[in-house]
Amino acid sequence: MSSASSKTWDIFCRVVDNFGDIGVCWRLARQLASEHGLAVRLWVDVPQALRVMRGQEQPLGWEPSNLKVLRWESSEAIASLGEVVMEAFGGGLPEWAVDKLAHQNKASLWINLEYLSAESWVASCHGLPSPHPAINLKRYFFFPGFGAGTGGLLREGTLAEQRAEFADGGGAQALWTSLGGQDPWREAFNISLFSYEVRNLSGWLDVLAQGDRPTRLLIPVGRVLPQIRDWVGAGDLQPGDAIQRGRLICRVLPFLPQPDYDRLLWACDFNVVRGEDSFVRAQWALKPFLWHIYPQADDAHWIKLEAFLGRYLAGAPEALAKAVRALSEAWNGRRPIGPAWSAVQVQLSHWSRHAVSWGGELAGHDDLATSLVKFVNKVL
Ligand code: TRH
Repeated sequence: MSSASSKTWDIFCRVVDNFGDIGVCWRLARQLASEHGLAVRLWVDVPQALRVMRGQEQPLGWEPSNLKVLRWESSEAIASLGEVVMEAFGGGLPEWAVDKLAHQNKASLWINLEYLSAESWVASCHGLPSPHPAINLKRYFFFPGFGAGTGGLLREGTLAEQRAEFADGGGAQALWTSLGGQDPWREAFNISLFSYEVRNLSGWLDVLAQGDRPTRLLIPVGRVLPQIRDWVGAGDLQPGDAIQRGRLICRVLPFLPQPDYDRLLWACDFNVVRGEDSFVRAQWALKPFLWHIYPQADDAHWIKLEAFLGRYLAGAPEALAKAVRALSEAWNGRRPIGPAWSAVQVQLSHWSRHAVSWGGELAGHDDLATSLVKFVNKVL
């Protein structure tokens, strides 16, 4: 942790949909408080969205005393906003906060934290000023990203250490036990599944069920579960349920606290993730993964997916790159998943090695919280 500071940062998060906005803000707020010694106030319009994600007090989920979660509407009177005011993902600031910024004596720095994208324009827009039309204060765009010239990715200082301890200390076995519901298989290929609704999912499930190795699919409750239910032909599926079809067991998990979800990603052989935060966590898990990108009405997500694949696969052997690209496009709806999944199997050991080297490459850059603190120190 850097030395304690009396600086206060106010982070404003509107929960647009799903869990990504609050997931990112919560992780960032925790890290700024615990690793950078800042007093952090996280203002949220739907605080219930945080309830499950917070979990128990555990190393990765540790909640420092200098972090407060407050309601967006603020019944709470605060004298002034902090040195830094952060607007997350273009969600705006509540009126009372804009009003305070306009009238308080102390100048605050306003940061617009943007969504993650691997597109090359990000580096040219990162850190640009964004003057406010009415208030005289410093306002800047801040872009997370994958490489030099961007704000980097969220990554806790102890993440690598925790992940190694988990692997060395039999963490996976302990996790399976804590999640309960033993099944007859000791050895299986474990896949976690956190996805939006998937076109052609049943074709993939058929391939897994008919496969030559046992596969365990671990599914935290969420949007994809009704498709699983329809495929297994169950009336209803609840956390704890495990249904076997052929060589596939579908095990339903509760929506896990964020630190436990990380452990699930570490424990699995393959992860399907989505949106923004789980997408980043899968990369820190150093395992092969598939990204279900958040679909956008104007199809802009295809450009974003392509930009990411371009970076991710740049250093990969050609056959691996081709197979991963085909599978990623299939998962996102362009073609049937089953054949692309079968084709990637011979590449799995290469993919596992690639996932480790990609994670190492990413870890060579400053993490998002550190980049933010450096940026603020430079600008203030
Ligand atoms: O939920 P997401 O799809 O979130 C978003 C939002 O929709 C957002 O509006 C959109 O713009 C963005 O995607 C691109 O996926 P994401 O980002 O992975 O967020 C999920 C969060 O939930 C993440 O912090 C991990 C956490 N999580 C748990 O804590 N426990 C769980 O069991 C699971 C499955 C996830």
